[in-house]
Amino acid sequence: MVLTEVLRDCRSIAVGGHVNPDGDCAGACMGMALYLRKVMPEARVDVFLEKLPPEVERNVPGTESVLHEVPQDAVYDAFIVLDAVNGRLGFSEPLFDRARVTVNIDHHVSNSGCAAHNYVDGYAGSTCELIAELIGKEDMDAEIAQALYVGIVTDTGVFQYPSTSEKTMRTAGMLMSFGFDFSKVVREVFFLMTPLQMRMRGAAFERAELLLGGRYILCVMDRALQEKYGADRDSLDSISSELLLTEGVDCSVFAHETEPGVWRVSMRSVKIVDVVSIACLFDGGGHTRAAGCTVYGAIEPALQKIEKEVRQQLHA
Ligand SMILES: [Mn+2]
Repeated sequence: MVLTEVLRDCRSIAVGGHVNPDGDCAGACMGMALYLRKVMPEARVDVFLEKLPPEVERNVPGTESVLHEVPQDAVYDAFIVLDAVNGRLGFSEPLFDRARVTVNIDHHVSNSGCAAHNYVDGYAGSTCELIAELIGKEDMDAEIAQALYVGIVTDTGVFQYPSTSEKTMRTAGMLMSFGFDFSKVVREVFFLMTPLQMRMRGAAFERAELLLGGRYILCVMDRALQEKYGADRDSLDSISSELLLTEGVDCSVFAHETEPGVWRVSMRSVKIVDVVSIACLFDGGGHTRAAGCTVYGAIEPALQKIEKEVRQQLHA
């Protein structure tokens, strides 16, 4: 796909990603916007995203220009959906519906392309990797490169998940050659924790249960427990991935109650369990090794169903 061709006659371009934006979503949207503002200076390019995690907001260049609401009756010539499908756009959804030209770039296996112009590759480690490829070295600069690097680092777990490919490394190397502070990006985006995150991690580790002979680890955190510690959304972010660092474990599930009777269930696996197939049983989505879903009402029956699935897959 040649973006400047697809967007040729567009004077106004909106860029948006999924609700609860992460590093890949934000890096992709800002990388795209910075690129388009450079190569199509006559066009108006706006990014629409929900509030970003602070470490992402700090490390993705240009996030001060992100818009958190849609002006009433606004119409853009084009809408570019990144790291998502329409339906997961949240407040910017109406802009997608009204746009004459639609583009979708994504790496979620569950996405079959939701726009008139699609570049979807379920094997790619991140949406940012796909965008870096589309932009190419010619039109790259240090700011775009840093934005895209944030996404690659986020979605590959700093080049550790199996979705990391030879092409990922070559693309990341090309981005690094533009000279931004990649050590700072990795430390701040991926590793650094707030004191509250540190405490929530401790609480989660203490409550976690090893099941199925130590191959499945589960942690459940209801509202009351979160309130006791003063938890917020950001403080519970990567717990499911960290539970997976327990020796012998292949699959982790972290369920936390976001509001009374609404549970966010986050699942990870090392090698055997296909967590997206389980998340899909609850209308969720994601990837083979990292997926999530939302459960309404009582969590126990859902957890029993999940454990049964995990057991079957471990023994298959
Ligand atoms: Mn992504």
